Amino acid sequence: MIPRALIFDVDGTLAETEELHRQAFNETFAAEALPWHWDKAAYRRLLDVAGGKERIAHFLASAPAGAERASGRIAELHAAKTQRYTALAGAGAPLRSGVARLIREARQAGVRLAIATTTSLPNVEALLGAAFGAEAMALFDVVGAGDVVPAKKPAPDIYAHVLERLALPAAACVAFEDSTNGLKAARGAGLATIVTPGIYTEGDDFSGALAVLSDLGEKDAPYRHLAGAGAGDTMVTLDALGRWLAAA
Ligand code: XBP
Ligand code: MG
Repeated sequence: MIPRALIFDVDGTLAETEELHRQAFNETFAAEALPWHWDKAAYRRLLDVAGGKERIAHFLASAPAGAERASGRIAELHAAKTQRYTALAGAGAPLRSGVARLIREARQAGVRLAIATTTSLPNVEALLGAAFGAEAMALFDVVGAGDVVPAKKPAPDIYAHVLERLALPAAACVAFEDSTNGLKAARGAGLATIVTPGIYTEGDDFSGALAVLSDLGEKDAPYRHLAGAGAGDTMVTLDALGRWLAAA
């Protein structure tokens, strides 16, 4: 039986957006004359903390030079970062392989679509607007983002929130994630989860995933199977998801 809804994470899953987030953070720090620059290695460590505001607070707790000029200003700095990010994402970040195809297939089959993300809602609107045009948000029955829930991933709150608004049981849905925090959040809400690791999460621990795949696959670009279900397939389709769920 094919799932009744697909619930997508955003950053690292729909598109490789964390590099744009990192750029927006660094441009904001420079504009504020804060002596901080998050290189890739530092950012990978900082990604253990979900949420941009929480990430700045976590970084500030390490008492970097200039911290005194940022304390009490996290919301303001994050708002400035979000403005820069929406401009970058609005200019277009390519969707990962197979994402647009599966979204189209789901729409045609009447399978409902939802978003469960830690990132702020304006970021989702900018990214999806650039990818799918003015009607982008209407593709999704439910969009759960940012501070709409008290606890961020790996807490299951955002997925529980989305399931409640879909009015569907977890068993009728499948989640798509790129990170261990995200996988834990989805599993915590009882969701079977497909993981497509991204540039910042490759090689992480994805125990408990229904399948771990390089991406969602295309006819002319099959995914690389990494773990779990899907060894005999080349693309994530509704039919394949139905078979994997039945066999799980
Ligand atoms: C990943 C996150 C986000 C982004 C930054 O989100 O942890 O916090 O890194 O976005 P996702 P904000 O759940 O989609 O993988 O600065 O808006 O928090
Ligand atoms: Mg993610």
